[in-house]
Amino acid sequence: IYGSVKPNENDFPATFKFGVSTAAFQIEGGWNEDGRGPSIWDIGTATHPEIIADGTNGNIAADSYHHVDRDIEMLRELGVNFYRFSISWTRILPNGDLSSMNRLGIQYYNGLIDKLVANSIEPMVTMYHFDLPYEIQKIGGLTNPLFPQYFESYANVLYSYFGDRVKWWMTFNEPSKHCISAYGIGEEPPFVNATGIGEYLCVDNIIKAHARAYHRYKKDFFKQQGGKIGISANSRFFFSRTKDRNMTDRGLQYCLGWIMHPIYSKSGGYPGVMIRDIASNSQMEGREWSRLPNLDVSTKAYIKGTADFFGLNYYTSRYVELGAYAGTENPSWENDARLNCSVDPSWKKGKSSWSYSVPEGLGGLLRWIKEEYDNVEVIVTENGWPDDGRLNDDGRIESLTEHLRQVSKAIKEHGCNVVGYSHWSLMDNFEWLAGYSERFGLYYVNMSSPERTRIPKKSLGVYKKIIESKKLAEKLLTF
Ligand code: PNW
Repeated sequence: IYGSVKPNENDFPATFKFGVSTAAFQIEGGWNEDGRGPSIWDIGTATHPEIIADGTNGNIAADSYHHVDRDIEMLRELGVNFYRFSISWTRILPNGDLSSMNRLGIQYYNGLIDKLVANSIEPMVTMYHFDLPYEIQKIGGLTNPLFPQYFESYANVLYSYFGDRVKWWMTFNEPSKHCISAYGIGEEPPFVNATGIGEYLCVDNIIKAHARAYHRYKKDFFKQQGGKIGISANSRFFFSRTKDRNMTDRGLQYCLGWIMHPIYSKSGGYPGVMIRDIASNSQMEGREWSRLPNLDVSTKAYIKGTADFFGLNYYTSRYVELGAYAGTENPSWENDARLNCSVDPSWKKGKSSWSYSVPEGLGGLLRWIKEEYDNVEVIVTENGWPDDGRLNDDGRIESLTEHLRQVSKAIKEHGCNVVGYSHWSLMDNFEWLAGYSERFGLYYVNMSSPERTRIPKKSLGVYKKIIESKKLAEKLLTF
């Protein structure tokens, strides 16, 4: 369906960076090897295999722990400028803190980073992608007020060992998704069902941990290492059938602003709409304080401005209208947000229940971020398309091309400061609750072969061409 590449002007600036993303727990395997400690996902999948759609786990996954050379070969084949991967906290600190330090874990990432650098592929590191050390969960995990200290200590180890070569750091991946499913609804490890309270405490600690890691870097490492620190948040875009910009804004503040307003806005702190709603709901529930933690003046100031770039993960969008107040019985982020969401029948449906292809939503988000956060430097740190793992992945090709067309438009027509795009994912991997039943890779991974053989999908060639040419193929009419 996609025709030849246009001969005219490039679609992306010469400095624009293309990459691919993965996460440690989803690809590495080697779960108990060489001194790695357990994370909440190891324990969660071992104790509750029934929550994973196909009953699988991440014990071996794509076995990247043993196939670094093959992964590098794939990155070279694709020709990416950077590789966004995450570090498994418990491979470095098996107990979560400095009481344990695992040389072999450091050696593994040193090997990976060295090989990336040797091949002129910039390492872009996520410090935390859902895999909390189980030892920290035992003391309350992300809701323990000491969590930010634990995280700072871990970040300090990463800067010390890897910061000479790593210049792009993301502290956290998708705090809102993680906190809602892990400490709100409790459908994912560590299964804490505390809706309306747990998710807010979790995010509160994450932004404080992020700020600590940022300040530590500026104080002790920046001068020598000169890297950049950011955080990646996920959001849908929200369309309004009645063109009610307040509803678009409400949706985006509850999703993106919850995490990003305290860090990137001029005023700092949580979005006003959340502070007001949650305080008033909490009062109606008879509580003495708001379920949304209060950030005092000095904490707000400590968190504000603690980022050098803005990481955005985008997958899908919704139409939205104001939902009914659900009453005082079941407080939750969802009932506070009152986002009554729906989809458009014309949107293509992907393999995941939530996935509808809405490339224009990415354009909308990028323009909103530009206005809301003073044209901050943005990297699209994830964007991808789920299917059944077929090699002829036309759905992925269309999704990739149309989302990139939106990125190009945002830059060229709207002056958005987008400097990079990273596709999720380099290869098929452990898709959390969906196990291996939903695939996002540019490479197919045979999860039943002992070698976890990787085979390029059709989309790989398409992305490779885009990276090489910085041009998008024109869409051909399919009549
Ligand atoms: C991301 N949504 O989560 C995660 O960062 C990855 O680990 C995961 O494998 C990937 O997407 C695919 O699910 C999502 O708004 C966050 O619909 C938000 C959405 C979807 C996925």
